[in-house]
Amino acid sequence: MENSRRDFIKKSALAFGAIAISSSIGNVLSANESLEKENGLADGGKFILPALPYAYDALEPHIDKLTMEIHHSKHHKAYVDNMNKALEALDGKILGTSQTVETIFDNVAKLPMALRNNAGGHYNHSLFWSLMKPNGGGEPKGKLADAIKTTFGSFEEFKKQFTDAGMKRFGSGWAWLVKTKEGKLVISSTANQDNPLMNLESVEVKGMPVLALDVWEHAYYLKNQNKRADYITSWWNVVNWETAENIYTI
Ligand code: MN3
Repeated sequence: MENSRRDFIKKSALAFGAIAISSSIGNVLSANESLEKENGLADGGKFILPALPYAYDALEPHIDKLTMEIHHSKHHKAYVDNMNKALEALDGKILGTSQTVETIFDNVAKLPMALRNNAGGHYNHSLFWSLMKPNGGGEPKGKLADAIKTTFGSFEEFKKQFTDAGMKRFGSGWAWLVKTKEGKLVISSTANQDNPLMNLESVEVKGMPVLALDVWEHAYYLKNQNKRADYITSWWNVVNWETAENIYTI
């Protein structure tokens, strides 16, 4: 597997850990990595639903409690459960005992669609929760802020282009700010639960996701109905720029 992608995923796991040591969200990927190191996942290792690093109502009034509760405890949980089922059904084929997120994403083109969708859903949501917080929003500081200004001209221009990527994604999917292996920042979007770490031709921009926005209707329908633009406007108020900075600089 390409070294840079492996590094990206490891760094991402570290970034989760760095910002949420007291909650299990930081342990999703790293726990499985250490399991792999010790004895692989062949002996009963399962992926787990991470706890949110804040209460379901903590992002009110921008993102409502019921949406957060259903999104985390139903949608994300279903991705985890179905990922585990898909791995069980695969029965060691292709992946052997190396059943980590990184090996799944690396081999994803050869794997069943159920595994691609649900492993993507699990990773994407784990990252998404860590990229939000109460009293978030505003503008990033530090190296990420500098890189955004250098790349896009201004934070406002970046915000406009990222919002556009979320708005223009037809149907369900994600908008991303990606750090490529050359260290460049690029805005992109993917369909369904694909992400920039997946080794797929259809993923146009590959690299480390620094910022992630879920634009599936289940992320906003209860509060905003069909108005994706209102949801994205609200979401900017809860962005956890510290996590984004951690991922960018690690
Ligand atoms: Mn979602």
